[in-house]
Formats: sequence, C-alpha cells, structure tokens
Amino acid sequence: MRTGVDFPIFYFIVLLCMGTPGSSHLKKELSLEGYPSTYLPTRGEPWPKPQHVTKYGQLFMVVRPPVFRFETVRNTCDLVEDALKRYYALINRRHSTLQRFRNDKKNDAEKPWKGTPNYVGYLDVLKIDLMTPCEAYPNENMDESYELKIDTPDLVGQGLLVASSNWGILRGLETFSQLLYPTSDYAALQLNSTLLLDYPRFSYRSVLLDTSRHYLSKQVILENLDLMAMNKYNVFHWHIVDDQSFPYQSRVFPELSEKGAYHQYTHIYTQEDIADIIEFARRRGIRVIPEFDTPGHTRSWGYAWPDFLTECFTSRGQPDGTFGPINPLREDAYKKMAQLLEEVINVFPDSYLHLGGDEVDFDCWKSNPEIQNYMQSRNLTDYSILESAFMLEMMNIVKGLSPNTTYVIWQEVFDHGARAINKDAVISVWMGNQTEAGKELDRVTALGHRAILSSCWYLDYISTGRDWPKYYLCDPQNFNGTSAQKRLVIGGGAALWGEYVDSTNVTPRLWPRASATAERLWSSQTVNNTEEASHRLEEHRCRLVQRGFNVQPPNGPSHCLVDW
Ligand code: CP6
Repeated sequence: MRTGVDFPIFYFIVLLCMGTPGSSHLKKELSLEGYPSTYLPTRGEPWPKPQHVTKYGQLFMVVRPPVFRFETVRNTCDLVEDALKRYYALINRRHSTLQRFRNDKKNDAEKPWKGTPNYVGYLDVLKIDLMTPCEAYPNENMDESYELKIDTPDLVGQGLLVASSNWGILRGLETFSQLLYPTSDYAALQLNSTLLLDYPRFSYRSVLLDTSRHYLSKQVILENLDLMAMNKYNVFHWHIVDDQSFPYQSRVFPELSEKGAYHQYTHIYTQEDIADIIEFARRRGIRVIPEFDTPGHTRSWGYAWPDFLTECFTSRGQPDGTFGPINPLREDAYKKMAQLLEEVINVFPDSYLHLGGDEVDFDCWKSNPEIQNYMQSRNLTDYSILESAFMLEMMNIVKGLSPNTTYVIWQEVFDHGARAINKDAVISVWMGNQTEAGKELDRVTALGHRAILSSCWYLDYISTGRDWPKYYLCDPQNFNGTSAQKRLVIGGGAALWGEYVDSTNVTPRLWPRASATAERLWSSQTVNNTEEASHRLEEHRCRLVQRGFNVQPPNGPSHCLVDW
C-alpha cells in the first residue's frame, strides 16, 4: 500500500528516525511503522482459524525456549513424546534464528516487556493433558478436538493443552507453535492470553499427490506431509500409479514396477519406503489412502502384463498398436486384481482404499472385436456397463478380502451405475464447476452415499496472480440438499496432478494454495472473509518459509519479517 506520503520524503524521515547505524537501526528497520506492504502482518494468528478464540485484552506471556518445556499429565505414548520433541525443536529453532537479529543483549532484569502493564509473566511449562490412552493409527473417526488455555481466568499464568485423543494433542501443539511470535527485542517468544476451543468442520481433509506422471522423491513426500500437518490436513491421498508409470514395488507382482516404473531401481517406492511414509504420516495424524486406479489409467501395467489391457483397433479392424483400459473379459484380470488388492490392503493400514474408476476410454473397448462380440451377443450397446461391471467386481473383491475396508471411487462409477453401488462407498466428486459439482453432491448424497469434493481444488491448474481466494470460497456444503445430505459430505481435498510437477516444484506449487483449502475444510463455514484471511495467510506463509519450506508468496509483492 502506497501511503499518501511522497516516497523520497518518507524515506528521509525514516532515515532521520533511525539515527546512527549500528545502535538500534536494525530494530527500527524491522518495526511495523512505515511497513510498506499491502499485507499488514498479523502476529501469532493460527492457520486454519480455530473454531473459538477468546483473548484477554492485550495480555501476554513470554516463552524462553531454553527454559520452556512441555509436561505430560495423565496419558502419554511414543507418538505424543515424538510430537513434543518435534515442537520443542521447532520452537527452539525459531528462537535461535531470532538471536541473529538481536541488537541488545541486556540481561533478564532489563527486558523491555517487564514493566509493561500487559505482561503477565513467563510461561515455562505447557501442561499436556491427554485424557485417554493413545490410538495407534489415525482413522476416519479420530477425535481431533482440543482445548488450549494460556493464562485464562481459571489458570492464571499457566498453560494447558487438553484433548480426548492424541490426535487432538497433535493439532493443539501445532496451534500452540503458531501462537508464538518474537518479543520486540527478539530475546524470546511471546503469546497472548488465550482460551481456544478447536475442532475440524470436516473429518476428511486430503491432499492428492500423483507419483505416476512424475516420480516424487521420498524426501519430498515427507516434506509435504510435514506441511500437511502444519495446515491440519489429515489424509494423504496417494495417487501412486497411473498410465505413465508404476512406481509401487509389489511383493506379489514385482514385475509391475520392474517393467512399469520409469526406472526399476531408482523410480520406485519399496515396501520400506512406503512403511517410512506411512509411519511419518501416522506420527502427524495423517492417514495414507492409496489409489490403484482401474480399469482406465492403467497403461503402465501393460508393460508387465500386455494381455491385461484391451488392444485398440483401427476402423479397418487392425490392431493400432495402442492399449486401452483393462480388458474386462479376461478372467485372469480379476485374479490378478484380487491378489494385488489383498497385498495393498495389508500394506496400507487405513480402512479406506481408493479404487479409481475415472475417465475410462470407451472408444478402445468399442474398437476391439472381442469386446464388440461380447456386447452384441448380449444385445448391449452402452459400453459404460463394462466399466460398472468391472468396478462392481473390484468392490466385491475388496468386500470379500476385508469387510471393514471402505472403498472410495471417482464420480463416474456412481454416474454410470448408481443403484448397484454399495451405500458404504464414498464418492469422490471431481468434475465440473461449483454448480455442476453441487448437483453431483446432491445426487450422490440423496442416495445415501458419503461424498468428498475436489472439483474446485485442482491445484495443478495454474494462472498468474492471486488464485487462492477462489479455492478459499469454494464450499463443499454449498448445494441444494437437506441437512442430512450435507452431513454426508465428509470433506474434500486439494489435488495436485503430476503432469507438470515433480520433486523440484511440488512444494511451492501446492503451498500456500492448499492452505486456502485447508482452512475451508477445518474452520467454521462462517470464516469466509478473504480480506481478513489474506493477512493471516501472509503470516502463515512466512511461518512456513521460516520453518524451511519453499512456499510461494500468496498475495503479490511482499516480504517476510523475522518478527512474524
Ligand atoms: N489423472 C487421473 C488425471 C485426472 C484424473 N484422473 C485429471 C483430469 C482432469 C483434470 C485434472 C486431472 N490427470 N487418473 C481425474 C480424476 Cl482437469
């Protein structure tokens, strides 16, 4: 924001105020007066916005990272202890970074805040009260609610984080870390006296990463899991294989990645890699839901299994050298799928499994004489019946292998065979604009299915400029339906398809644009003011940059201050 002040004059005044360099100029330079950006910094505002926040005037406490500690009361477990170590390190790192910017090394007695009326005292301990024993794996019913009290009337001068489950403790620790901001002398961190009650609006909040179009290194996947946790996402939707490559190294069918990965040794996820990713996610309260997309999007499977796919034919009845979806007429395809899915259900502990079913190419099926004969002999003309039959069989296979597994399918499977699908299936809506997606959500939930939305959060679509407000304002419950229907919308997620994304650019392309989606999925429906959000998003982005992640600027010209 350019103020009314002429710029040369403005800087002249600033220079006068700074006095001789070397004394206290650094602090003045970094102070908020004369801050020349449109986006005024907020301080210690968490993202996504918590459900209920009460602040007590300007009261604040000071955290001295060398002294500060967490103290568990009641239950703890390795997952909680690990999280405490992580957040302890994070807070310490923030503190050490700030030391470089200090221009006074006054001792404790001279701290500038000490005489101020709003200073309450040091917060040396945050009590962590986990009310029930830990749950090992994050799951669809996990309780992520928590209550955070910093110097509240009932706990004057104290800090307490309470949650019914370890997942709530994780979310609360993230919020606590985001409440901290530097004291004016950068000697310590401070936070405001606050009563905070928080829980997610939706239970399913996902990020889709596509590791088929480009391989993503394990390192980059872990980095993004960290960022997901910092945005309170709780599902990693792993679109692990697709047409272009098959990086999943299967125990029962090692040939799939030997032949179908971009490189059989370097561009694969071994069972060990997958276990590491699941464990890293588990420690952050993130579920890992794999997608094995069939019967379309399976070209890479054909390198190991040529007979598995449909041969496409020219109009003159010759094989044209290309392959289409899985050939649904081959009995062997179902045997192989059953064996592979059995393995997948065992490897991934989550109770959800994504079976794909999107964008099936009927033209190839239509061109194939074997399939033509099959259709004619049964007087069938609608080739979508083949897709429905195949997907119903996949769902039956999963039900047979593991009755408690919930399968997720893309919307076309529902569109093409709505009545036959088990009501337990979760439908993933990805097509169309808000109005069209809304109509689909209405149809899906009217039949009693749970639904998740990603149509408006295709973050692989890019444009220049400030695009996050459109992600921010898309609401999964904004459709014509009863309140019972709306309750069936369990959430949604951001999708970063990988055609133009690999390890070099996935992080800045995803963040902080996916932060907009994160707030929509966590915070109250009434939190929808983009102007108010823009300032907090600016702070959040800088926080993530300070934590070492390549997160792009959301709002145009800006800069990150160390005192955010
Ligand atoms: N890959 C797979 C994709 C897409 C889908 N499935 C996709 C389609 C349209 C857009 C973006 C992505 N690349 N397997 C659809 C779910 Cl705009």
